[in-house]
Amino acid sequence: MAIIEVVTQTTVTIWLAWAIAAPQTPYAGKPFNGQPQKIPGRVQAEFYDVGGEGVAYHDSDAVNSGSGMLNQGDSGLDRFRKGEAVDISYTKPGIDKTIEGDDEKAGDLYLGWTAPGEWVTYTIEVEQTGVYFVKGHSSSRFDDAVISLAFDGIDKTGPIAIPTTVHWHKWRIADRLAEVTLEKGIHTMTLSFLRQGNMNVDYIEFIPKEQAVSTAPTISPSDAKSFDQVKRIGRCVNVLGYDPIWNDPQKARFQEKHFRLIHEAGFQAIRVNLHALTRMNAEGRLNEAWWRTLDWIVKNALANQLAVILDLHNYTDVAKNPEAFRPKIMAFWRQVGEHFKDAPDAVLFEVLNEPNGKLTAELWNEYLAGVLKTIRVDNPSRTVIVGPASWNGIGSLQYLKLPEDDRNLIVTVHYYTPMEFTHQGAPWSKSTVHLSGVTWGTDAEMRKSDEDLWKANRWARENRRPIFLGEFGAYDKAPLESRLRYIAYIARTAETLGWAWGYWQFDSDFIVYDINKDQWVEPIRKALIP
Ligand SMILES: [Ca+2]
Ligand SMILES: [Ca+2]
Ligand SMILES: [Ca+2]
Repeated sequence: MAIIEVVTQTTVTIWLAWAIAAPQTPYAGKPFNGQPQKIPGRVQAEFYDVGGEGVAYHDSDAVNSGSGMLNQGDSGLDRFRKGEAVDISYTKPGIDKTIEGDDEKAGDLYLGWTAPGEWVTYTIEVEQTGVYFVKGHSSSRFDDAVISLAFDGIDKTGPIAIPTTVHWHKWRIADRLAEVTLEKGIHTMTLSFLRQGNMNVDYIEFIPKEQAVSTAPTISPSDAKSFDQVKRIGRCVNVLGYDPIWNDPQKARFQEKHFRLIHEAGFQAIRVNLHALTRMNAEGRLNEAWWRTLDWIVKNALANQLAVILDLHNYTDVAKNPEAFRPKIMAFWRQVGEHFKDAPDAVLFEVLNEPNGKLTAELWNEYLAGVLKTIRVDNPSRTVIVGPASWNGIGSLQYLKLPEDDRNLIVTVHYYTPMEFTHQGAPWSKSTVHLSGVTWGTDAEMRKSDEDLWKANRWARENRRPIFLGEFGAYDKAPLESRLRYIAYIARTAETLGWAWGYWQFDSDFIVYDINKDQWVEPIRKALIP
């Protein structure tokens, strides 16, 4: 008591946290099944020591919320350690998936229903002294979960942030959670849940450092630039497609200050929707006023640390008569390519938004090969964005043909599924204009989105291409609460998969910024950038 009386409040807090997290000394727990778990190797979370509350673990309630509660069957998995307070369940077919969308192996026991302040202790046997990389197979609902690992009561890792997987039933292996030096021999290891909880742990794995370093996966140097550029785009917003600025800069809604506001809100890039083809003269030239406006946009974006995607957006015109527009598309990219040939890497080109209609997948492959050749004349190292036919739909990725040796490409997809929700009440959408009050956010709806986005991610992995989700959102007439849920869910899922995203859109409709009131639509901004 004397010690506590003389220390500061902060120290008391730390001391108490340590006291809660540390096992009692001398340790009275025993290894599960009488066998210490071995390092190097996997320490299975469910095989925590025998010894009960306050000795081998601390749990926030006395029941096992998994075995015997959620899982009421008679199998060994359903009843595993059901009399103890630590909460254990197991992976199930059709429910537990990897972050990539593949099925998890079913029947693996894991520790769940975690909460801050809980801890579990394992007796472990380190077979060789050395430095180990710590891996973990886990899921986490949120992005602020924190654990730590102590050995013989001494914290050896400090706080370890667990990467979110967005959902309890989406799992990932995190490769480099921590690095620890361990001495050969029998020890206790205490896994503490410090913040957030809301996670599941299947196992913690220890790999000798020399072995981990020699097998670390790498992105080849030729692929690295396009993946870096996706990180640069990060969180993006579509702008200026429907602004009067293009007819008369005096009537512009979008003002110079908006570049700064977009940057300050946390966006990293803008995607400028250019309806340029219908503004060309008979010779396929764009006039000076148009170039002045575009230069003003690019200059101000870069000055505000925003990457800028120049997106050719005459998709509706091209879809009706691709052959008539083909020379104009080529003329556009010849001029833009020449004009921006010395621009920094933060300027990116997007060949054509949402090819559709008469611009079939086959024809599109032919067009984009031609455009890429044209762009590469003046811009050999410019990152170019290109998406599949059928409205940049995920289902058409399989038909997209890209030059294999051009590794400086980002593939873009758009996502508005389900249309009944995202386009309810939208006047241009015949099949959904009469709908209203359609909500989104059931487990089944989220799982459907997962399936779709994961499908795109599988294609991306197989083809070694990074992904930019260039458009997503829900029309202003959809119920706000569902819109926010949808926007946040799609954005977080995209981020978890390592994609960049671009919200549709800043002004006009689906708005994240209210130009009339000159302020952010705060709930939407916050759903995008929490
Ligand atoms: Ca419990
Ligand atoms: Ca618990
Ligand atoms: Ca396990």
